[in-house]
Amino acid sequence: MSTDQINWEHDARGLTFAIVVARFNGDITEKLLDGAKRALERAGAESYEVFHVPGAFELPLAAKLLAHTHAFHGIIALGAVIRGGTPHFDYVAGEAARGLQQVALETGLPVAFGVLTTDNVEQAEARTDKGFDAAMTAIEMARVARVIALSGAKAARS
Ligand code: INI
Repeated sequence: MSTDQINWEHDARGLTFAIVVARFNGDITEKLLDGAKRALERAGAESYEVFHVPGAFELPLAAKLLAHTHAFHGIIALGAVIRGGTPHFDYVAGEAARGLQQVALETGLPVAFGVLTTDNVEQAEARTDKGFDAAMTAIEMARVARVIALSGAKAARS
């Protein structure tokens, strides 16, 4: 996604977001965070709050706790899981993806998956613009959720 392009579906005015970011591989995840903040600010988000967790494995629980506050229109989850020749990679990456999707489906709150899963640090470094993209996805899905809610309310009245 171009970092210069803001289309109507990425207008974040009136919307509030939570960003939850893993400290593990922090050199990478702080760049993801910078990108996500830049996207939200450029799109005119009303506000956003940042929450740090130890690693990508902890992202789903933090997202669930945030969803239950009902304070946000969307959540952006950021992490970097780098293979490094250990089976731990598959567990951490798999559970982060599964858990974040579960939170979105169970709570109905958009949760953007901004977790890099790469073989090495170089590949992760090359993909740090995914933080920007994840924030854009969260904005678009927050808008979709709002449109669906309004359509449902209108249909119920008619
Ligand atoms: N956490 C990450 O965010 N990225 C990784 O690459 C990673 N690796 O490779 O182990 C990682 N592990 C920590 C994990 O997320 C948990 O914090 C830990 O298992 C404690 O629950």
